[in-house]
Amino acid sequence: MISDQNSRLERSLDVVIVGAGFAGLYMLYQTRRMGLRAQVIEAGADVGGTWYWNRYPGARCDVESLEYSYSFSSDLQQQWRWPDRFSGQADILRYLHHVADRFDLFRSVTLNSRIHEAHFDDTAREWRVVASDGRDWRARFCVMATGNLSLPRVPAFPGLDSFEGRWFHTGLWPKDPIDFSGRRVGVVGTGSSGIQLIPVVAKQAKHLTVFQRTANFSVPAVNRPLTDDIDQAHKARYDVWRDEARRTPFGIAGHPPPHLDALDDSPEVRDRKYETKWGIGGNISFLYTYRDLLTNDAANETAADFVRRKIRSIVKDPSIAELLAPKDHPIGAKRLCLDDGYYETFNRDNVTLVDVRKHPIERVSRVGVRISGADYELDDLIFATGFDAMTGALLDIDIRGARGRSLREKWRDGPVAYLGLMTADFPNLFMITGPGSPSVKTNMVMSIEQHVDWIAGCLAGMDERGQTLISVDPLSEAKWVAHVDEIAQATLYVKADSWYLGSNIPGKPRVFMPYIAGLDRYKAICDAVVERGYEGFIMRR
Ligand code: NA7
Repeated sequence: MISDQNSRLERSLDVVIVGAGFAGLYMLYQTRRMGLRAQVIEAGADVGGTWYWNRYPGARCDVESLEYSYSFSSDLQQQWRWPDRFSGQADILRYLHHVADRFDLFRSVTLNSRIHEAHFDDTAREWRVVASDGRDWRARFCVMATGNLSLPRVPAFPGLDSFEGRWFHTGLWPKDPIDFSGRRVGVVGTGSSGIQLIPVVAKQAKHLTVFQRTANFSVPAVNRPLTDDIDQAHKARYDVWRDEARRTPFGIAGHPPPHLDALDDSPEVRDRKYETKWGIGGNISFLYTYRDLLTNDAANETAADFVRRKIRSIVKDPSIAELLAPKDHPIGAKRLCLDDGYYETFNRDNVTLVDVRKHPIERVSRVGVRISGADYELDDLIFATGFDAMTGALLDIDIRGARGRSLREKWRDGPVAYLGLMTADFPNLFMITGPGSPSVKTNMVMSIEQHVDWIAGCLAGMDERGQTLISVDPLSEAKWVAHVDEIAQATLYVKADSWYLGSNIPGKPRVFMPYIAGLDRYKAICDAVVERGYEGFIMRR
């Protein structure tokens, strides 16, 4: 009886945090520092979030590691040594482990517990979150640190159950290494994950068949080991770099904003500039060649055309090159992928590209993938088919706010949130990098730190003023949602069927979810909201 009471007490918290990735771990660090009782509940068997689940061959971050890392601790950023310019999944996971160890976070993380219900109790004025195994926690505040790309999606192909080979999803990759030697492997999906995985698996497999529905733009990562010189030079001025990063739209330093429009230059000069960027590597760098690449069709076409010509020069078979050359969306309007030998992979004898736009996959059969009545025989089938992005992980939980209002109902026509931080009628519920915030259009770690710091400041201020309840004014929320949309509509982003718009999920409302005016502008807005006494929020004792 006593122990039961004790465990109930332990589970009665100031803050319950759902998710132990970059966001959840830093939220825990901050709340702990403030003397709050906080607990992180994590579905996985370890911390790491995205970097725990996405362990597919070739998984790598497309933001440089010296940037894609926490800035909150000077000692941490000085002492940690990244191996590569763009580090791989295993190294990022090792880093998050180190952080959790170094700041003694593990003792407040409950693993192997997937939250499936979060209900606000109007009388007790607290959140009750319940895991699928029935365990529950109560807290004054609930913070969803559930990630933007964390609900993997396998297309509903009939017959998958009958497949006699092994099948995988990139976002749910097994912990033990998978050996593809001597096997006939199929990959469905040529987004960022597919483009990273395909060159690696092609080197191992007996044969690789790539099922492509939409060709995607990719530029070279130009990844390389991080030399001591670069590491030390960066660390000597780390604070300056971080300050600069905070003043950029992407939260990434070292890319001076372009001052010219694409058509200001002659075709020859333009090509020279694109060629330089192609050689440097990286997607921000490439898209920052001109200032109007994502707002002007003609400008965009110059960059798209450059990449298509590159593809034609790399891929030897002209018909395969044509299939790989994207023509149906502006470059950068979907996430511009980074690769290490992606297009070159299609010159290999053991790789076949199949156009499933022209001849869609009918079903998965016992022996492989069936198209136009014929089977592509496979031993292994890999789905690199993406995620129910930005809202998927939140709506996967039955979230109910004041008076039992359901988030799934509220967001039926698309996500509605104020600053991507809170949503009206769901008091004391915060989202880290929620829809309507810059999130996936920035260096995620920097956006996460900005959100966590904002939330921590908000909680500290409420405590000082003796306030216990924070909610959102629906009018401010509606204005913010309209503003997010207005910004997106003025760009080319809305011209591509992307997961930013939810178009990859059948039936998902078409709403542009990230706020793309830039992290610098967004942070200034969030700070101004605080200065004006939490404008748009309602706080009560
Ligand atoms: P993405 O970018 O959503 O890519 C998914 C890919 O899977 C894309 O090529 C899709 O083609 C393809 N797909 C999805 N469903 C099907 C079906 N039914 N048939 C054929 N092909 C299909 O996911 P990723 O995991 O690559 O990347 C997500 C983000 O993670 C990435 O942007 C980085 O930020 C990290 P489509 O384009 O829909 O025709």
